[in-house]
Amino acid sequence: METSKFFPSVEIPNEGCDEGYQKTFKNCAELVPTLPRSKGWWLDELFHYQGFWMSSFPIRGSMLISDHFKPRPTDIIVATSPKCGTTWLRALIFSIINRASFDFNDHPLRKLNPQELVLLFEGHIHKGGSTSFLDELPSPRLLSTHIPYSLFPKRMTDDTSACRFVYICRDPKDVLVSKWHFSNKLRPKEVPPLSLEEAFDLFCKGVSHYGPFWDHVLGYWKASVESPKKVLFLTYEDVKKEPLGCVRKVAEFLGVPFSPEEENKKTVEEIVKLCSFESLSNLDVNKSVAKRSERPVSNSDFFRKGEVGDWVNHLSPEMVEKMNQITEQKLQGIEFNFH
Ligand code: PAP
Repeated sequence: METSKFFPSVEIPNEGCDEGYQKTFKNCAELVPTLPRSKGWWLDELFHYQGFWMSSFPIRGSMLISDHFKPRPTDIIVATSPKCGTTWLRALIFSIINRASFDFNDHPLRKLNPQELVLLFEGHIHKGGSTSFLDELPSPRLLSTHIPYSLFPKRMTDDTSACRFVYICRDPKDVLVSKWHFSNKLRPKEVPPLSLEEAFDLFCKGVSHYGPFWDHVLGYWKASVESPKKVLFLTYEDVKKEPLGCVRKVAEFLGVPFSPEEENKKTVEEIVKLCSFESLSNLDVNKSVAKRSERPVSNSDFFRKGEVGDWVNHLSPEMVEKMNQITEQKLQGIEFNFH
């Protein structure tokens, strides 16, 4: 199987892995070449796995989670379709649950990018070749994911398990624009940039990482309606409009509401301020353009404009009409909008 030189292949060495992991790696390496495939957005390929387009790396991550992950009732999973605001939500939730441990002037977010502080679940489950890396994390474990809800094992999504998900979604027109910019940063210099038209077609066909976007949203939306204590559903637009209210809502959902003393001390305001686009994007750590070997992007790539409605500067009226039609048709009957 052809593999990208920028992303790890599914065929990683088994050395040092426990037996269970080796079995999953083998199953994954056998399965992936049999799946329908499509050209990806950079040099990767996307495979159609359980109704979603994913590259081989998260497919393997998802299989490892299904086969081996041991959830704890205190686990918090920050879930998003890519480019919906996970960097922001990771920062907010990390600050909410650790608010008693850190001074806002000397906060871990001032030294580490949110993507380093809150690790991508499917990207780290393979670390060390067994679950020991995740088993050793202290509770509450805060992990981030792009994996669709339906791909998680029942022991995580069953109502009886107290493991909780906080999901954030965003206007797909802004997601497309954000993803298009990001993809062109990932594409090596020698490869021509992906045109917006090409990106638009792929996105509308559902061929985007963890896509179709709308199916991803629907999975978490339905779960949030059926199990409101298990899944909290937010939109990027709402968090922009009412950041204080959203932070209070998340804290309540996670069972750590703000006390009257904290309200007096303006802790909610401090969190919102620290995690704002202006604040995070201006920190030295997030201005860094250095790429790390295991991630072909730099910290600064996660901060572009951070606005609602930047699509007006990129999409033609025909594109807007088509995208709105798809969204209306696919998300009809659900009670949220992107304004
Ligand atoms: P990921 O899917 O690669 O993890 P994610 O953080 O979900 O990325 O999305 C990046 C988007 O969130 C960028 O949007 P834009 O391209 O439209 O600008 C980025 O600018 C935006 N973003 C990052 N941090 C913040 C923040 N603190 N507040 C608001 N938006 C943010």
